[in-house]
Amino acid sequence: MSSAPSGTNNFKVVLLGEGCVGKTSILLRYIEDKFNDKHLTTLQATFLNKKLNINGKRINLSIWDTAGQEKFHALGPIYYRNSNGAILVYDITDEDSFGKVKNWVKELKKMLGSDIVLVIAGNKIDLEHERMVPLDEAESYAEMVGAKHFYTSAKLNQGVEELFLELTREMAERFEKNSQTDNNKSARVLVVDEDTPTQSSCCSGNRSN
Ligand code: G3D
Ligand code: MG
Repeated sequence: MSSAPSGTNNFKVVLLGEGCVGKTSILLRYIEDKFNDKHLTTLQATFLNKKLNINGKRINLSIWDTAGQEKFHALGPIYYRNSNGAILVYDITDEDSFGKVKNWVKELKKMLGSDIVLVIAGNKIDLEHERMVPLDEAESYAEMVGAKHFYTSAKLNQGVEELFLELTREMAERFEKNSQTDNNKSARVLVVDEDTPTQSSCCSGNRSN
């Protein structure tokens, strides 16, 4: 038997994007494999959980969806703070919604730096014939800002699983890296502590002259 996994990692993920791009639909497709389910589309904000296993590591995703506040431009830092990942959704038939993704990228990078993993989802690819956001523009923008780009259709169940899987992989990888750096940092702190002479330091002396 392989060794037991060492605990579960919890990651917070937020869905962001203009109203009606399909955020709730993507989430419900992922969690319940449903589309346009009446009781589900009226779901109010908070989060849904999804457990998955990556390389033997147990991971719990808390995926936050809005209650439609984005329609009133009322989504603030309180919604996305402490997020490990963000899914920035636009509708490929709606150019403005892609502009909104760019605004979110700017805001998240400003507020959270590189602590957050970003993925961009061009949703509604079942409406390819109505596409308004050029493929190469979206993809090169994503590359420029260091985000993976996915095409999804919550309606036809395309790309949704892959999107969450890749995001989770990247969050897990970043988490591992960060905890290694943290270990190195605390090791360094320890050495410094041991080497530091017990009392005297330049600050404890009298510097009144
Ligand atoms: P939001 O949570 O971003 O506001 P919703 O978006 O998930 O509520 O979806 C908004 C509308 O887009 C819904 O239509 C939904 O059915 C539709 N939609 C979501 N994803 C897709 C998709 O992949 N393809 C297509 N063709 N439509 C999609 P209604 O008519 O219920 O407003
Ligand atoms: Mg919604």
